[in-house]
Amino acid sequence: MTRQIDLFEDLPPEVDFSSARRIQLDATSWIEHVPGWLHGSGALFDDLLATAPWEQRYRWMFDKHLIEPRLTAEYPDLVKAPQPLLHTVAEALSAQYEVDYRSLWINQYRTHRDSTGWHGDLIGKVQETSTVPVLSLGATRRFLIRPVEGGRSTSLTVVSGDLVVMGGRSQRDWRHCVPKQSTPAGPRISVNFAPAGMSDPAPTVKSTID
Ligand SMILES: O=C(O)CCC(=O)C(=O)O
Repeated sequence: MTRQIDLFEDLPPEVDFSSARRIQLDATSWIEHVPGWLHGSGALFDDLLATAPWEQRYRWMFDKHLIEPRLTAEYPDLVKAPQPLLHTVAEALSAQYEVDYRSLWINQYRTHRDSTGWHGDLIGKVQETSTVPVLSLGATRRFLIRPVEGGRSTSLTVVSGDLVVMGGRSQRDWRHCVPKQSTPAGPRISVNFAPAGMSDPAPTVKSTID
């Protein structure tokens, strides 16, 4: 249940939930889009692009060793992330969604050819319900979510500073992705917040590399 923000609450000035639009995906799953959630996202983007501990990761899929079509950096202990703004926004998210966000992983989509395939996050394997916030920085991309059994997807166009939050049973009953696209795009970074021990740089439920 989302806590109502009232005027007397002490939210940091950098974030603004007032534009939040929640889409009920089904009876037990939802996704929320908060356009323009973070003010000053450009400076955080530049900082992360230059300083995050980026890695190229690989995975075995069937019998093939595949290069992930993106770079990843991880702060399993959020306290160690050098950007004070990340600590501030994690606290704001914890206050809003009543989840103690203590770790994060970050994706870098270098161009429009980078992507994340359909998957559910690790937390969906551990918890029936979860609330997973994802902050977008840099280039505008599409974020899709569809039922686990396939079917029509819901598409969000996410711009730098936007927040997308997946809630309820959405990590169990739904799959999400950031597809490749033909329209050229520069780098985008997504910052994914998780409770302690749930940092999930690798989609583990199902992964498709397009
Ligand atoms: O980049 C995004 O917006 C989503 C990232 C994601 O789904 C993931 O890393 O598990």
